Amino acid sequence: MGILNVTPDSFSDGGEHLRRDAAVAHGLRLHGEGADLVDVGGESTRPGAERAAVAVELDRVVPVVAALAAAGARVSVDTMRAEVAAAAVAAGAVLVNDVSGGLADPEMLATVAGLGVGYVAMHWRGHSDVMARLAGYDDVVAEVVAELAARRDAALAAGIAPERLVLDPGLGFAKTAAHNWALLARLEEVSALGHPVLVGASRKRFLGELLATGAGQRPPRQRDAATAALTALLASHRIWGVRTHTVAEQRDAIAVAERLLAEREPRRGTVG
Ligand code: PMM
Repeated sequence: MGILNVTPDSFSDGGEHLRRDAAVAHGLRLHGEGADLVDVGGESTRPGAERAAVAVELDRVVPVVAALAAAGARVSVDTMRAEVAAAAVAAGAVLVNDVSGGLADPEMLATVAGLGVGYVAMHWRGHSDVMARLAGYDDVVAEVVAELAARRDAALAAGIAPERLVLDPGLGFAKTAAHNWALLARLEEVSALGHPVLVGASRKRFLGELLATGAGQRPPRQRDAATAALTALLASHRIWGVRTHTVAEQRDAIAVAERLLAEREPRRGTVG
């Protein structure tokens, strides 16, 4: 899943693709590099970010989704709003990626069920302006799994088909670096919920902290090798998807993992 943030303030690529033609060009590049989905978002979820107005989000997202879908890309929409999800699906999106797992908008789950598209429910505890305060856990993995199970149950109760539901542990959302590493180490407990798993680790701060030097955190654009290393490890555990800024590199990492899997287990299927 290639990331296309049509926002002024996302942590890694904010401001770069705010112009519509630049956004579409970047989305087509991600598609050309082999993204199975191009994930179009019009609202930053960076820690501390303020919400975009719905009209602004619609204006950023819908024309870009329409142009990419018309050009043959499979598009997902990264939104917490049912209204934006519905407009993006009308414009050609095939999956709704909701970082709030249906918690931010009471209409979201029923809307997605009615649209009949795929749905990513991410683990989330609150909006970006408050999420740092919500990062308290006794056992982060057990609590994230329990809270994701509740979102799964709500999504299924609203009528979303089980085969269309994907779960995501939400790295960095009300989570410290230590929480992220614990979740990555015990990801099979998320998989045990019975749905495909998506992970968004690309260029995130916990990688910058891992690679920090005396000069401070490694900057976002110098976290791509670490991102690819994680992608290979996740692919070798047969994860469903990774959400990434750099599609070509992640495809290479996945190819390496798949080749090793095929060598070890020739009669089993491939990743994904
Ligand atoms: N992370 C961000 C935005 N959307 N969606 C899912 N499903 N999972 C994530 O981890 C996730 C997401 C924040 O990163 P960005 O600013 O690079 O888009």
